[in-house]
Amino acid sequence: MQHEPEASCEKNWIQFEGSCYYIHSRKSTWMNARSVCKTKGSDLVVITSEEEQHFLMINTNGKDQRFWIGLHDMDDEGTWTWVDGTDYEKSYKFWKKGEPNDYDSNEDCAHLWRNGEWNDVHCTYNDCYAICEKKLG
Ligand SMILES: [Ca+2]
Ligand SMILES: [Ca+2]
Ligand SMILES: [Ca+2]
Repeated sequence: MQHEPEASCEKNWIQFEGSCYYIHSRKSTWMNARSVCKTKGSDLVVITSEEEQHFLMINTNGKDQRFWIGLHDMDDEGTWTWVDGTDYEKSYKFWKKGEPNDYDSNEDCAHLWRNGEWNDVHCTYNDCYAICEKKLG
């Protein structure tokens, strides 16, 4: 049976190209942020292009906060992994200069800084909002 692709995003989700995005309104750890996305049938955002990065920067701009993204190296230090299996080595990157630095050997989860650049921080850092992404269709 043919499944009809969804044409647009649900309420409170923002559409960009082939995906819907949701910015959660409560801060949490990386794991909890990911759980929030999962309960909504999505996962933490995977950024694969400059366009997507700019879209996120526009939508988080002015909030003066930090946002979790679906990128971590918790399984193998220095081996960054996107939650959807996107090839990190070949994919788009937007790390802040000098990051990821694995500061105090314990920074394994990535987030967007206030200006949108990426940084690695403790996964248990309880002070970032989740950005969830769900593909349309
Ligand atoms: Ca994406
Ligand atoms: Ca690390
Ligand atoms: Ca860092």
